[in-house]
Amino acid sequence: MAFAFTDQHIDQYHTQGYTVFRQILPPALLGELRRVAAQARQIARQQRGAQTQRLQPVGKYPELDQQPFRDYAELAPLNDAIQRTLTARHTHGNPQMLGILLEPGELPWCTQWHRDWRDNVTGLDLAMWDAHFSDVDYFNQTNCALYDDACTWVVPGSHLRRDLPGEAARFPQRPIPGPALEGKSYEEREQLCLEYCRSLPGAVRLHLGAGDFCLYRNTLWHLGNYLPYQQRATLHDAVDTPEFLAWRSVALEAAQKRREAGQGMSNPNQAR
Ligand SMILES: O=C(O)CCC(=O)C(=O)O
Ligand SMILES: [Fe+2]
Repeated sequence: MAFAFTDQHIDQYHTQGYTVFRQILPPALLGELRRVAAQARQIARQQRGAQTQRLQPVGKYPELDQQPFRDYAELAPLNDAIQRTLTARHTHGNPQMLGILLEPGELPWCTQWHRDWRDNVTGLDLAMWDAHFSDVDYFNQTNCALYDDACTWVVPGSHLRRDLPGEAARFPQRPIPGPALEGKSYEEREQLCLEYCRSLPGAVRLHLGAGDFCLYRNTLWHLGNYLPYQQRATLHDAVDTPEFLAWRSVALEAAQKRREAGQGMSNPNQAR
């Protein structure tokens, strides 16, 4: 059935921190995007090895046919749904940001549990992150699955609040550690990752079908859990406003300076 936008999407975005526009990609565009995603996987693995997580941004690779990405960026029902959930000022599909998330070629692995920026940008001044934590103009991210995708886990509603006591108890240290996978077999890694995903209270797995588009707040607790036997090509992007774009360049530059000055994370042990 063709995708239809409802008020539920707005409600889910605000209350859960994410919403899914089911089957919003038309089949012809899905086919074109799969074709370029296969090329992207080859390039990514040639450049960064079989375990690489992504190719990003797609605009950096002129050898990739950019037309499907332009068609994706301009897809009218998708822009309409994004703008009805957020505002008419929000845009997506900038080729200098848009990436593709890929399955690993050899071994299972997962990212750490994290809130983006707080936990995965070393040296960020966390006051900058805190200031816009609940602001819809900032921290919007998207995953659009070209194949069935059950990699992303989230703690629904965690975008509304700082860490709960159980979350702080689960991860008292900064930086947050991932599971210990060194020297483990394929199956051990798979089991350890799954256990790790389930270990944060309230964690649920997000299931996207081919052509489903998830809009989420990256201030949510979330992670990616990856298996070589589950093919993945998921478009990964920010939803931008001029303010968020400007914030990112200031934040990244400031973080770089702090790292160079050896200041590292601004609150290495304090959970927020
Ligand atoms: O793979 C995913 O869906 C999530 C990836 C992620 O959260 C990240 O790389 O920051
Ligand atoms: Fe993330």
